[in-house]
Amino acid sequence: MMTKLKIGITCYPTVGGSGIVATELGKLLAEKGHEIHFITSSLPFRLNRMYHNIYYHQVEVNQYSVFQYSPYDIALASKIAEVAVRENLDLLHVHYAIPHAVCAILAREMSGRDLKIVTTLHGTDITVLGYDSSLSDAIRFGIEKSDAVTAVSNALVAQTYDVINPDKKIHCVHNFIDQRVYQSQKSSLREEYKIPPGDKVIIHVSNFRPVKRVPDVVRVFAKVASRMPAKLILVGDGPEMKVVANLVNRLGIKDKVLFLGKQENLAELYSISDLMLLLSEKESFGLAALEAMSCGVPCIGTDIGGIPEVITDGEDGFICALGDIDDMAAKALNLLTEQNQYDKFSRNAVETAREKFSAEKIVREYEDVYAEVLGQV
Ligand code: GMT
Repeated sequence: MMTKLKIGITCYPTVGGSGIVATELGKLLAEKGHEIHFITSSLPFRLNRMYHNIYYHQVEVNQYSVFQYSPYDIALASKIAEVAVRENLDLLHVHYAIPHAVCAILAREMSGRDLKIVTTLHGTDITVLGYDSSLSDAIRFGIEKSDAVTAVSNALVAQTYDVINPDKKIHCVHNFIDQRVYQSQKSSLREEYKIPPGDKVIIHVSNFRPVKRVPDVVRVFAKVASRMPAKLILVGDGPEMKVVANLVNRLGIKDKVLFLGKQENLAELYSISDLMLLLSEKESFGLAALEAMSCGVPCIGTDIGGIPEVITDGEDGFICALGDIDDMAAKALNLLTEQNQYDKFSRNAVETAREKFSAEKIVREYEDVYAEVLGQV
């Protein structure tokens, strides 16, 4: 049984997967009796109920007419230092090497305490910012001066060594799923969206950044829909939305595509879906795929980053080469027409989520990392 800790968590509270993982982890650690202090710029969006042992400390960033940029990083470091001293924190768990690990290191200096820092890498800080020579030294510094560093997939661990080459051990701690929330459930949404009973439902969930390759999703769907009755549910919003909407019009499939924008109750949406497409060109993990799988929805993903660590090709979904629309469509058609194989994949997907990515297992792995940096092992 681990000693109860006082943990400060810093993340981008409203940014996709990393914000979700940081918030869900905080909630689960609180359920295990740890005291959690979120130190963030706004209330984490999945923090949707009261916990007596979760606190939220808002970072205030003021605008000054003399400065071109508002000093968010400095304000964050000051707030972390203030909270660490006042609340007597044992450790900080920060998500993203920059700015958050670097801010935590500054906060440790400011606090004058031996505050332990655990940094989790989620991808963009390595796969995008890591190639920016104005930032790579700061990323390496953030990693090397942290007490422990984790990355959300083995692929991201390898890429971090490739791109940043830090002199530091990086542990792979995969993302996780709370199967109490992400499970297949009864829903009347199919009828409410007027989806005919015989139609297969394909879903895609993302922030519609170019790396998500949503146009590929639409092209694969168009091929499938030309062979069987089907609907495409697109969840999320972002810079590619216009391109995607134009493509849907051009392909003449507007009546088969539902644009739902940003949504919260994803488990219910997955429950009315038959197949998930995640066809990204960069994806260090692919949390949306895991969420779908946990609800029994097999996924087709690309052979990119951490996706093949989440989807097991030929067992609970398919892995295809990036941009190979024909192969993706063929695999989708195959899966959606072979009922026995579909049922097996669906059962395997739930099993994979439970066996490899259960919240219980992964939260314990994080606790082991905490125990190690605090010298409790
Ligand atoms: O994918 C995004 O655009 C958002 C980004 C984030 O920082 O939240 O997601 C990253 O972290 C997620 C949680 O660990 C991973 O599931 C995503 O694969 C990863 N995104 C990329 O690597 C592009």
